[in-house]
This record gives sequence, structure tokens and C-alpha cells, in this order.
Amino acid sequence: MLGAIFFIGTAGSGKTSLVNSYSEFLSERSVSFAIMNLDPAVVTLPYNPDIDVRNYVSITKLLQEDALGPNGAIIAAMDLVVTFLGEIIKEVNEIQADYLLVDTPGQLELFAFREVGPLLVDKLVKTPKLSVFLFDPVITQEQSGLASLLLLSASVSLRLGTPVVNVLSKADLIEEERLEKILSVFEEPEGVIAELSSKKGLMNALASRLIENTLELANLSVPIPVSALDKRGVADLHAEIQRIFLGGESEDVGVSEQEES
Ligand SMILES: Nc1nc2c(ncn2[C@@H]2O[C@H](COP(=O)(O)OP(=O)(O)O)[C@@H](O)[C@H]2O)c(=O)[nH]1
Ligand SMILES: [Mg+2]
Repeated sequence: MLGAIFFIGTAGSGKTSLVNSYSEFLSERSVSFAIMNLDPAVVTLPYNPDIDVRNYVSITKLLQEDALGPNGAIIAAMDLVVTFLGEIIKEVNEIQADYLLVDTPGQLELFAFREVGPLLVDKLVKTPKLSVFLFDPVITQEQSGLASLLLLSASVSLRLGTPVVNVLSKADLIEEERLEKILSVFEEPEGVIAELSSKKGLMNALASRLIENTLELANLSVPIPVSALDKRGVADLHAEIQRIFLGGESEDVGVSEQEES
């Protein structure tokens, strides 16, 4: 196996859709992969998982027999996964594929901020691993939202200890002008920092300082705009993943220059 890729982001940011889209992209190029679903509460999936956490923990049982509420049941389910780690690792070891795509639970904190996430990332495979962090365009609409996502991306890197590839998901929903504005925050932060600092209010001052310091401290990568819907940017994401796994060398898996542009 070349490596494992953990798709991480806030609820509804598009993790499951991107896992599906990326798996289709790999299929079309005859690159082998396996998919692991780590969301215990998901009902329907657009892909067929090779490994499914729902085979180990049952949300219905936690809700009905243990009488937990919906949040409690999901937290308990993720904490229970730790006890099945050995079996899950065994399943992963039996997989013969180049890439393992890991779809993480709806809520980011269930994975990144509880025991199970860092443990799984550490123990699951011995091959290289990385996280793909999804910036949800709905949240990046406001500079304060974008600043919060920068912090979350840095937290993911801090908690999981993997390289993080940032992506801006649902790019098909973002107008070109807004897309450029979001990317400019990463490429030339001075502009937005000056703009925010010139405005009144504590929130603007905080957002400006967070953007300035998080970008510098965590060395966050410029997000790759991707769309699970029309597949734009998926080839760029794949190229970046390969660059990290292969240590800078690019491996030709049939992605031509034309396709990438
Ligand atoms: N237009 C558009 N919608 C998307 C895209 N990716 C996800 N969505 C929608 O966003 C919602 C949440 O997506 P999902 O993949 O379930 O997010 P998750 O909770 O992070 O796994 C669903 O209604 C998807 O159809 C995309 O690239 N473009
Ligand atoms: Mg999902």
C-alpha cells in the first residue's frame, strides 16, 4: 500500500461525497483502492465500503438498548471502536490496494478530538498517511468562519500528526470572484489582514490576528478547490497526494497535463 488518506472536515463539508468522487477517479485510471467507512451513524453511502465500522458498533443498539440520546450514542460508538481496533487493523492488513480512503464521522470532533482518531491514524497502517481537510464554502463565506477553519485544520494536524492537504469543497457552488477572494487569503494574506484590521470591532481584530498567525505557525497549504459533483480539482488533489506519498516524485497513473488543467 502506498498510503492511507483520512478525509476530515466539519459536518456536511462533503467528506463522503469526495471519498466517492475520488474513488471513481481512481477507478477510471485503474488505480487500486479500498474504502473504509468510519461513520457509525451514516444510513446510506454512495460507495461500497470494504471496511465498515457499522459492522462493529450499532447505533440502533446504543439508542434503544442503552437508551442513549443521539449525540451520546455516536460518542459511545466511536469510543467503542477503540476496543475493535485489533480486528479492524486485521481487516486492513488483508487489503491489497495502493490507497486506503478513510471516510471519517460526520462531526469532526468525534474523530480528531477523541481517543479513537489519533489512535487509528497511528495504528491502522504502517505506510505513509495524510489527512485531507475540507473547507466548507458555507463556512468560508465570512472571514471569521474562514479564520475558525484555519484553526481547525491546524488542530487536525496537531492531533493526528499527519501532513494535511487542504481542499475547498463544493467548488461548483462558489462564484469565481469569491473563490479567488478565499484563495487570496492563503496566497497573499497581507491584503485581508489589512482590510480586517482597518475595520472596527473585536471580531475583525481577532479574525485578522488568527489568519496572520495560524497561516504562519501551522504553515497551512493553499486549499485545492474541488467538486465532488463535477470532479473539478480531483486530479490536482490526486497529484498532491502522490507528491506527499512518493516524497516529491510524481508517479504517472494516467493523469495527463490536459486533464489536470
Ligand atoms: N454542489 C455540491 N454539493 C456537494 C458536494 N459535495 C457534497 N455536497 C453535498 O453536501 C451535503 C453533505 O455532503 P456529505 O458528503 O454527506 O458530507 P459529510 O458529512 O462531510 O460526509 C450533501 O447534500 C451533498 O450532496 C459538491 O462537490 N458539490
Ligand atoms: Mg459523511
